[in-house]
Amino acid sequence: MKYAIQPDVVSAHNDKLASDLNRDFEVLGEQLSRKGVDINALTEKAQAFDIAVPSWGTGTGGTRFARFPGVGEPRNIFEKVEDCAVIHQLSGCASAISPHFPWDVVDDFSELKAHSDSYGLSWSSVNSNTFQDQPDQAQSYKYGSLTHTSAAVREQAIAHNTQVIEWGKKLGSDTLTVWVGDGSNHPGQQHFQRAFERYLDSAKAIYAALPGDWEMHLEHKMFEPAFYSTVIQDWGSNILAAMETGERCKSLVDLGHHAPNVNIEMIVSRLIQFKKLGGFHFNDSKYGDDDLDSGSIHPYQQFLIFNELVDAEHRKQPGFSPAYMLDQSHNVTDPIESLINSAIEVQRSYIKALLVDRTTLEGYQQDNDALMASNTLKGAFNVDVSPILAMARFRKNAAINPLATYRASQYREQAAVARPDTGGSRSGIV
Ligand code: LRH
Ligand code: MN
Repeated sequence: MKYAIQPDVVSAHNDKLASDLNRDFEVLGEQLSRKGVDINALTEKAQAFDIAVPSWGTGTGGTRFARFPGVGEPRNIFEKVEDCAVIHQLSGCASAISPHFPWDVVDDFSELKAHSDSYGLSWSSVNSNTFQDQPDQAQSYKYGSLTHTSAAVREQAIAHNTQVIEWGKKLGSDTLTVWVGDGSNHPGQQHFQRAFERYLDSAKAIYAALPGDWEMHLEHKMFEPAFYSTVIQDWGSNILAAMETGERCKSLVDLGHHAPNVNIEMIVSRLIQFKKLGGFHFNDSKYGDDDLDSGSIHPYQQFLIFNELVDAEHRKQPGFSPAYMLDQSHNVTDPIESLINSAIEVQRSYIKALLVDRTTLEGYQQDNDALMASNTLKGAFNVDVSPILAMARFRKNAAINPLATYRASQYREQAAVARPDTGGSRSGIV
């Protein structure tokens, strides 16, 4: 297997940190064992946790106002794979990449697959793109794609999605994610029901092309690029479309696609109950679809979402196998550092949620003891599980302190030399 960072750089760093880690791990282990919790069992759960990285998140993001590129930016999907290899090598929990087409299209997919295989990386959900017009495109998506009033535009969008499935097969993916920006900017511009009917017909046509062992995930979003109405605007439209389209069509929850203060953990509970939770795009936000680092603004909300997920796991909820993925835009940080940090912050929410004493919680819920029920959750959230996450990385030969090891590796500085700024396209958002 190839390593993006020399393994001895990682082990040299770990050697300096291992004894402190062992001591911290022992102390936490003793505390948890008093609560009947086996720290090694939790560490195994942390080692098994994995979250996919968006290929488009490895380049510096921007806004409609500006993008300030960093140095050593990846210029194509091959270099994005190398950056993803760094993220997984140091975090130990990000072994899959989610590509976006046509941004990541290549002439030879077997060459790309061999490249990712050489780093021990796999490919998760493939994302289609009918929210931008490509140079050689016959029909424009200005007024929509899967819901456009013109059958020719809808057929073009459907054909693109079936093409993306073919590319995904070459990479060993088994899921198609469909997000469309279709909607309107003016009251009266679009007939809501007819637009939704067109969406359902198009989604069914794509579903008909889906291999039998694949899932199709629909992603809702409140607004942007449409600013009055969006066809798949919320979880309600999403679950209706998923139910209408087919059993293997499920809903994907991008945390930033909801109005501020929406109770996302309850939406997750509903989707789980009706076996329609396909997966997540984890990020964080304060205002709109800010695509900020996961857990950086609302860590308790992210924990409460995992509380619902662990509860379903605990209850062995039928049809429960959500896909975890990050979907972020890194405008002012090194994307590799933010993605490492975010993967670990999502893993942290999962391990904290595993600490919830569910039997005790259910008792308080039964007795309507609101404060003790809330404290049962808060008690788990307040445990610093950092030694467990670091031990999980150490036991997987990842980095005890990933960011310090990354900076010591000089990977970005070396990339700046190896990837002279050609000013070419960066294939990604802005
Ligand atoms: C839409 C979205 C979607 C992707 C895009 C890059 O805002 O979250 O998941 O296709 O970002
Ligand atoms: Mn998303």
